[in-house]
Amino acid sequence: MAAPQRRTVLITGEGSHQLTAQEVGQFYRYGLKPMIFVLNNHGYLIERLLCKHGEIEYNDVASWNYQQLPAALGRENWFTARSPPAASWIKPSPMPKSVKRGPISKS
Ligand SMILES: Cc1ncc(C[n+]2csc(CCOP(=O)(O)OP(=O)(O)O)c2C)c(N)n1
Repeated sequence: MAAPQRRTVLITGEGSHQLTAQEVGQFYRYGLKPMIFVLNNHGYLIERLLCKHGEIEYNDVASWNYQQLPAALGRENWFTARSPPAASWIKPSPMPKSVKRGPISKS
């Protein structure tokens, strides 16, 4: 909004996008043309890593058709595409040994 001549590039997790997706409607209302990349790892990964029981379903999210959101929010002609699952084209990094899973210590 501060620089409408510049293009916003938004790279977001699907969990975060589900909390803020209505703003896609605001983008087009103000004539902005963002590029939005939704990285979908099927849940709140950061919360899984921080929780003692990260596998609990609280950290799952509903499967949305993210590429249909612009149309649902009013912008019919925006280009959208869905890539193949990342597992088919990138190798996940192993968890660094320094990262311990579980609740954050208050001390
Ligand atoms: C409005 C709001 N609600 C809840 C949270 C708590 N929160 C922090 S990270 C996160 C999950 C993010 O998930 P995602 O964007 O898919 O990223 P990932 O952890 O999978 O990399 C949530 C729900 C928040 N930061 N803001």
